[in-house]
Amino acid sequence: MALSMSPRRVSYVRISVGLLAVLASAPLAASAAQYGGGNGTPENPFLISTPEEFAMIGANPADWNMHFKLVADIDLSAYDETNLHLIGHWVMLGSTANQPFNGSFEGNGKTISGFHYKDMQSEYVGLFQHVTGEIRNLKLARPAVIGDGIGTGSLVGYLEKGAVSTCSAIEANVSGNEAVGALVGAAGGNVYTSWSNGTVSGVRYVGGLIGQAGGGIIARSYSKAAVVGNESVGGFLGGMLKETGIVESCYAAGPVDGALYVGGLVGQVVAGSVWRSYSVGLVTGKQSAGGLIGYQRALAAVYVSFWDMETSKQATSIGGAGKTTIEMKTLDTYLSMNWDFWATWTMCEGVSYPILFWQIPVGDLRCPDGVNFTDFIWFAANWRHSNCGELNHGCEGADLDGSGEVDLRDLSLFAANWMAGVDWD
Ligand SMILES: [Ca+2]
Ligand SMILES: [Ca+2]
Repeated sequence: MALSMSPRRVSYVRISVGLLAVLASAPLAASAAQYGGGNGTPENPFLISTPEEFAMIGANPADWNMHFKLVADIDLSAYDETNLHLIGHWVMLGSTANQPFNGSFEGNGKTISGFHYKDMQSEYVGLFQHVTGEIRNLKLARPAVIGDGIGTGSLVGYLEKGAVSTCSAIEANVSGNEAVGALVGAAGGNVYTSWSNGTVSGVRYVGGLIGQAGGGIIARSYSKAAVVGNESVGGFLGGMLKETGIVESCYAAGPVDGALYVGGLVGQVVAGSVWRSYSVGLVTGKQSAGGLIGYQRALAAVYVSFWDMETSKQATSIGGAGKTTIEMKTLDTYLSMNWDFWATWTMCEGVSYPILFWQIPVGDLRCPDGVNFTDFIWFAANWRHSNCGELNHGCEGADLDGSGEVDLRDLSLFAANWMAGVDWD
């Protein structure tokens, strides 16, 4: 296991016999599983519309290089560790029984609720145990996962490589030992435009979104989870271990509590770099606690990043620049350091901290603070305008579908998002 520095290796062998039996009983060639349609190619993915169809993925390792698309919200509460096989398989480093999920899972914006799972013996626990492929556009609602080995997360235990993008763990409750995160336990691959809230607890490398990161890119993501751990505990990420690792344009807003190396954003940056990120959560720690970063070593660097000295109750951080709450809600704090407020960030100046551009609902033309009457006034002022383009910012944003004019199609988009709000909690 590339990321691990842990001595806890002894327990992995115990479970391997049962899991090998699972693998041996699985089909070896073409899929025998009955999904809801498709043939598993990227163009024609297997369609998943029920919990039973979803459970077939884990039960059919021969399909783990295939492509899947979720076409309905599903509820997994009838399943747990006694009747659900995690997708992808990991026994221990070097084991020939290791078999990652190397295909793709397109969540299609749908939600999987009710995933709950307890495994106190395996290394890596998550809905997907071991991944080298891609998981996209998937929401997990109220996942509850308990592990005790290395790598516990609701969506992925071990993202060896590949990517997780536009995924969320909402009201997650994840606890584990080492490398524990609300969404991903240990990430060697990339994680983009993803978020979490809920609670995360563990011993070492415990983070609000990801427990432990390797050499991948973690970008445009955030966590509001409350995080509790012992060593290397961060509101967003517990620890980053490799020099090529990057955290870019991320933030954390949840409270963080630990003993050693405790940071509002990252607990410990062993190696790698953090760029244009911030944190505002309360940080409590006994030793090497910092507003943004708990501890950073020689191969680590932190650039143009900030923390709120008031809400964190931390006056210092080994990386980043401390700001007052008012400064943290001032656009110029970020513009003066070349943060991108065209495509990456946006903010309701004086009212709130920056948020990521992708968090804004369609039709939130002003502030951003949700789609309300202020936005309607701007929309109405541009009603029936044409020649919408770059020069007038798409008729002040009212040309919601980018067609060049503000018409009924835009109004229906606006109406569909009426009162859609940014989640400030
Ligand atoms: Ca608004
Ligand atoms: Ca239009």
